Amino acid sequence: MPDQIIPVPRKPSGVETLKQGSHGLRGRLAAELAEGGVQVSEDAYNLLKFHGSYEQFDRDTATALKQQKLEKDYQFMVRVRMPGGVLTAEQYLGLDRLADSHANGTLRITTRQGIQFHGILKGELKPSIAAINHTLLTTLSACGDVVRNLMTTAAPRRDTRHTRLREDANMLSAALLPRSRGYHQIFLDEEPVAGYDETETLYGPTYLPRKFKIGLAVPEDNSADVLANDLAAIALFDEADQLLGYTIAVGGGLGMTHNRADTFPRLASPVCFVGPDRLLAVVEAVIRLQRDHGDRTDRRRARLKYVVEDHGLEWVKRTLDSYYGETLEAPRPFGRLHIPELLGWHEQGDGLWWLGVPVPSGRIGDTETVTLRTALREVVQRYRVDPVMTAQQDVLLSNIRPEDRAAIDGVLADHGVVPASALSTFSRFALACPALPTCGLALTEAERVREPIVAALDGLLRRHGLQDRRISLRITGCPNGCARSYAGDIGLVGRIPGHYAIYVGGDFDGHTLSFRLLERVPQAGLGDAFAPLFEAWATQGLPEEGFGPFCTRMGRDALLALTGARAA
Ligand code: SRM
Ligand code: SF4
Repeated sequence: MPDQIIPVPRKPSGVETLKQGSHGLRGRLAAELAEGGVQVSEDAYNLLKFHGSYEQFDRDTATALKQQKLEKDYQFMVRVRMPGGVLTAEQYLGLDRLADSHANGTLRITTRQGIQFHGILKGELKPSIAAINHTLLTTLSACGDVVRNLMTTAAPRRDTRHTRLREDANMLSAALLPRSRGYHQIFLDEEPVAGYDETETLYGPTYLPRKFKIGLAVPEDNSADVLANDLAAIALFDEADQLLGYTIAVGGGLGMTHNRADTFPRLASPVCFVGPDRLLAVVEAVIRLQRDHGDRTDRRRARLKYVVEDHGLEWVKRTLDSYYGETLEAPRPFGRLHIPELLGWHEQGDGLWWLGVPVPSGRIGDTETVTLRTALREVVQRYRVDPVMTAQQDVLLSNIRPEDRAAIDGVLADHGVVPASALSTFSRFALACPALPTCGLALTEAERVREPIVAALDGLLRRHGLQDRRISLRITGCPNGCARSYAGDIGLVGRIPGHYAIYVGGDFDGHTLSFRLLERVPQAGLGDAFAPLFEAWATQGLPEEGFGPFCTRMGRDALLALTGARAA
């Protein structure tokens, strides 16, 4: 069926009214959390997001419970805001404890370098968020219509470039938090401070029209996949490693709604360049522009990318100049972005090492065969290493002394943790979103089918001698694109239970969007769909040509002819 445009309502969405009247995002949250029960009201549900939590229910048990006329198994997801994915050993151990005391026994590394807890009961929500704060971390603004967790290169390299990026990510993260003390009063029992001015000078009383995402990179390390963000800042350094400034790109975002052709994924477009000390000023100018021009009537079309598409980049540039207060310099070219290998052993540059440990779908837990969570806890506890979460959902154990390397390898091996060197290249770069059973928007599985899908496609790659080629796979349970399914070589996007749309044509390093090749392919049919494509890549691909770029060069019709399907 062709995509159709559903007319959009023109009055502000209900969430806008809620934010406006929420008294700094407080609403009745404190009272509702103190009441018994397992659920919160719709208003509280929407306000909770700003504080880093989503109400969910266990979708595996929902039908059976309904048949028995029982309540759904309501539970909360809590997301930690941690710029650049950086934790100290102490913080990691604190979060690890929380996984047992308050959540479902797992920590989930997110595609934005955060950590999520699932399965928290209503009565445990406040104590969980307080416990996270006791580790000197926060969940404030991890979700909601504000600036989300700041992403940057995860590599703990102790050089000028990486240090500067980390510092700037931290600076932006702190500066862009809401000013309201509602969070602290609701979850941390903070008393109101006389004279404290809560005016949201940046966000205004209704905050932003929608979530706002920021990523920082250097061209040689785009592991944060920055062009998928509302705002990407690409740092340019001179040969002496002096920061020249940042090229700013705006309007990235991947979510789309099926059957709405006016929603689509988009990569950020370069719009200007600013000197090293003007980063915050330009970021605030972009935020103000989106605050005032983003669509507040239709939440499905409220991201900055639609402002950029609807008004054009020239208009955005002119308008940004006026928010910034002077004419901004044209963006400086940044050349090719590159996503480096972060897994395995690497020297940090200060005599210490980091070890990149693969974490399938970012799920740190213990199973009968692999006790990954226990292994990481032991290593962090015993060797005081500081973990960094990556946008690939893996963990980098940093600050390891050379003499501890062998012992750490031993601990991980004892717990059945497969080292990166024993994994296939394909598996190393495969992402999957949580989807079922926790995500309320999932149309089908993602995390729980990552392994069989990777195994099936890996087998095909081997058959054609392609097993050492870098190729990215991103699986999501719905079109929202949480595992950046439209920006890698292959995207599998859940359409209906057990079926995926196949996207190809993006590239490994995050420069190009993919296009939809096939619609509603059953999971069991993915092998048949990819077999002719991989064969063609092996025989007709140019030297060093990635799978995505190969698909783009071939074009959709030629690829469809290979798969035996007709162009829709
Ligand atoms: Fe996401 C909504 C999980 C990164 C686009 N995302 C959700 C929710 C909260 C579902 C909901 O609204 O009820 C998911 C919770 C599932 C669960 O059970 O935990 C969810 N998103 C995730 C995470 C955990 C996926 C993962 O595999 O790690 C990521 C958390 C990141 C973090 O730490 O902040 C996550 N989400 C992303 C990304 C990738 C990125 O930012 O690099 C995207 C695509 C980029 C973008 O924003 O466009 C993304 N999530 C969405 C969207 C579509 C937004 C849109 O404007 O179209 C939704 C739906 C929405 O907001 O209405 C969504
Ligand atoms: Fe849920 Fe869809 Fe995001 Fe997956 S992509 S976590 S199914 S919203």
